Amino acid sequence: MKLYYAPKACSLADHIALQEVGATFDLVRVDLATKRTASGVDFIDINPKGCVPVLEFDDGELLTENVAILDWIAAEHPQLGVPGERGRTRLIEALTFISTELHHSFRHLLEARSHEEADEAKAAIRKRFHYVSETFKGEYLFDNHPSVADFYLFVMLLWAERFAVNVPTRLTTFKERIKVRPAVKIAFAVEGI
Ligand SMILES: N[C@@H](CCC(=O)N[C@@H](CS)C(=O)NCC(=O)O)C(=O)O
Repeated sequence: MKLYYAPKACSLADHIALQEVGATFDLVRVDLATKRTASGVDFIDINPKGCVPVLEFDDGELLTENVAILDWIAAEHPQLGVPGERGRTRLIEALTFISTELHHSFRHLLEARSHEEADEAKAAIRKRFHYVSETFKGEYLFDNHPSVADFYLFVMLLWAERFAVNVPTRLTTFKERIKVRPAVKIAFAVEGI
């Protein structure tokens, strides 16, 4: 199995999840500006969407989209999923919110053409982080065990730190809690973060 990633990108969530479960996988670094892999392969030939993450299975099949990849990892490794009758549905609910509402809002911030637009984008991001912080069921999103959604949220919080977006204290505490996990330390070291 191979994970195509870019340092500090949203693919970090998948990277951490795979490290957490002790999966056997190779990492392929992608330069998102040139759309080339570290060995010079045209990344567009691998993923015409031009985005990481991409998971390549040993039979060559490719899986794209963070929500799908994280859901697949949780299905394979239930310790990173959400238990209960509607656990998987709740997990997809959280992953979708993080992807379409939080992750997407950062794009508005990156593409802002004025201070006003940047401030508006930051306010929209803060609102969404506030909502997420109210939904915590324990130390993590669902209980006292992290799920793949917690790792995706963690990456969004690293971005918030990078772009000076204030977040509720509960989320800062959560971020620091995740940061010290051995899997996170390995992923950071490998990605050079
Ligand atoms: N819809 C994709 C979007 C992933 C995405 O935005 N990836 C970013 C890195 S965080 C990327 O590769 N951007 C490069 C580009 O859009 O050219 C998903 O959810 O997996």
